[in-house]
Amino acid sequence: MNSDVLRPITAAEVEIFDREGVVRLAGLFDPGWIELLKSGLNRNLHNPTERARVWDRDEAGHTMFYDSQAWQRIDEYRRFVFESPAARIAAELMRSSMINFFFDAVFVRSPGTQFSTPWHQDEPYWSVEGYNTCSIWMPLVPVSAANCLSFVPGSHRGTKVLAQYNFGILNPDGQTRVDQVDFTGFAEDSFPDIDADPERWGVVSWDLEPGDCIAFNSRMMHGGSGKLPSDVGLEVFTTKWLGDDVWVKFRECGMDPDHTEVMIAAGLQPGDRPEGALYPRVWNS
Ligand SMILES: O=C(O)CCC(=O)C(=O)O
Repeated sequence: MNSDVLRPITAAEVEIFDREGVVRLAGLFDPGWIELLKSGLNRNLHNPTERARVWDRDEAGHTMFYDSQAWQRIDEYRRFVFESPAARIAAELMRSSMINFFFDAVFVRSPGTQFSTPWHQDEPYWSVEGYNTCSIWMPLVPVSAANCLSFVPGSHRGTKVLAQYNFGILNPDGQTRVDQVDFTGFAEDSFPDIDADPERWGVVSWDLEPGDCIAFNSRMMHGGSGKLPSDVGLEVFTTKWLGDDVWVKFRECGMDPDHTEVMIAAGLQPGDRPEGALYPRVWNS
């Protein structure tokens, strides 16, 4: 399996990531990585972690499954984190000299699932803070632009704290007290209704094939995906990478996923660089 990108990342792509906060990268990953992740996902679905949630389960039985930080028990994910070109892609896009792995997350929609991910930004939920973060969103099956995650280009440069969606209310399987965030008293503004006028916000999304990915800054406004035709499912594997200027931060509004406990157990304090066995340094220039 090719541990390098299948083609060089261009200067134009690095520029787009910086300016827009999001870039579609076509044809970077060897098909072997997709097969490996599919096999890992299959094991993950049969052996979810305690962080797994079913965000949506409708009357027709469609489901949207989410899990995170499963790399610690799924060898295929672990291999991807340490051996695939993902860390290097993040380093090049962020022009960072070091890259630590933050966590993995999977988003699996059964065929026909209509559930759309509510619009949000990632960093306000995270137990880290910093500008240089990069999420790599990789579909393991083809996805069309209409069903793909969508983004508001340039929104990573926004300076206001916005009221973010409380994903904790989604957990229909009785886990009502987990993942709660409450931005009341923290937010400087409400989250805009992007779907009311996507053109005004310049919303973008893309057709993607396995081997393609979307890389985005965690301050980006993103949401959507889903609305799948009855015979089409969607399996997405994402990895979250930390560049040069990122430090630990615990947030009183709540965090999701909340790493406070594991960070404290690992001896990490607010202001520290996320490092160590939980947040391994995967890349140094
Ligand atoms: O794929 C999705 O529906 C959500 C993905 C997402 O929000 C993320 O990767 O941060």
